[in-house]
Amino acid sequence: APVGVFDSGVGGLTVAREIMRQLPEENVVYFGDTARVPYGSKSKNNIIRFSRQIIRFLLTKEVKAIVIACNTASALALETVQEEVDIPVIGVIEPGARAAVRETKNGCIGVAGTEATIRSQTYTRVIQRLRPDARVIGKACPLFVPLVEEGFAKHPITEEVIDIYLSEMKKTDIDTMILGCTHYPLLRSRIISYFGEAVHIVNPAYETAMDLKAVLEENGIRNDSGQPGTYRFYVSDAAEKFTEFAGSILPYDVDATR
Ligand code: DGN
Repeated sequence: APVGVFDSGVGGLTVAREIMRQLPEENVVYFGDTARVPYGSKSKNNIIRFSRQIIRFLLTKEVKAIVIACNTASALALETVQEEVDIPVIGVIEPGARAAVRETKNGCIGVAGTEATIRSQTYTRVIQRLRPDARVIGKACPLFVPLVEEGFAKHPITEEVIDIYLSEMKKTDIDTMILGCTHYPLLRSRIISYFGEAVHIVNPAYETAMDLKAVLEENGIRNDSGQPGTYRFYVSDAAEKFTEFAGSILPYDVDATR
């Protein structure tokens, strides 16, 4: 049975990519809600409703576990939907928060994400559950998403936007920073050079794939057939644009079904 991965759109491919790298034998069914992206500016009720619909769809593909690749959906819907299905459902926040708590020395952690993710304070809550004295400084960076999707990751304008959003965080004591949105790992090298070596950058996509591996093993459902996994991609709109973007992140051609 495949692993289901879903996101508000294309960004979750950064998580799918890590799963494919770390668990190459797993089959993956990916759903990108390209018709309703962005989730970052929507209400909790709607994000829960969208997540439920997508989970219902993934269950028709007989998935054995679900990864919510979207930080916004993980922040606002994970707890609710986790109780509604009887297969493992994991999000990206816990793994990212855990890695940050592991890495930080002074307990001061930065989080960049969508408006909804930052407003929900979910990263802060999870981090402080693991380390009660941690200080968490969140910053919504909504323009990063369209910049990445427009292919501007390496454009000089992105440097300027990084500075506008993150200059204040740079002045704080943070020694660790979480890329709390699916698209931000694609700006990773820019953000690393912006903060310099003193700040450790956490990529929740990477950590989530590690977590998935552990969850599959614990549940005795890891695929160890020795065969390379197969991948299917579904979107709610604009399959062509999805395919094009996917081609820029994944090392092979993708065929998306609407
Ligand atoms: N996938 C969303 C997230 O990780 O929060 C980013 C895109 C969006 O819906 N705004």
